[in-house]
Amino acid sequence: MTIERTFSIIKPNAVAKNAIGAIYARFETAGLKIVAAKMVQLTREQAEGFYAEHLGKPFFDGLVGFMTSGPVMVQALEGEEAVRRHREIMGATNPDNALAGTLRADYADSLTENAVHGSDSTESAAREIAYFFTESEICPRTR
Ligand code: IDP
Repeated sequence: MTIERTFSIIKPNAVAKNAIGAIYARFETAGLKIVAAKMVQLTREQAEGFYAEHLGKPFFDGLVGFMTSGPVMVQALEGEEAVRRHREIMGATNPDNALAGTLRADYADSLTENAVHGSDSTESAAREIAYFFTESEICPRTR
């Protein structure tokens, strides 16, 4: 059994739809446990830093504008194969390709406004969790 952590963002459009609870229910039903969570209004600097790997891409400014357009919920999730499992629940980046029943199929409005973020590897997860949470803000659930 591989217990991992992953990092999740409920993006501004999904928060605006009042879907935080519905999305948390999907995580919990899938066996992912919330070990840290908070609501944040991202600054431009925070959003640019988080998405630094996309700097220079044509969608970068639009993405940063969207991510700072309203509050987001950020959380660390813990569970067996959490990275893969969470990405399965989210669905494809482009909601046109997201399978029925995934979060992006249900809550995305466009490729940019695709409702949720999830780490793509355990390495990204560790970096992204540390970007938003101190160690003392994380409450392990596996023991
Ligand atoms: P991911 O969120 O599924 O890991 P990434 O490729 O890391 O996908 O892209 C980060 C975010 O940037 C996406 O979730 C989406 O909001 C936005 N994005 C990615 N590609 C495009 C694009 O081609 N046009 C507009 N927005 C994009």
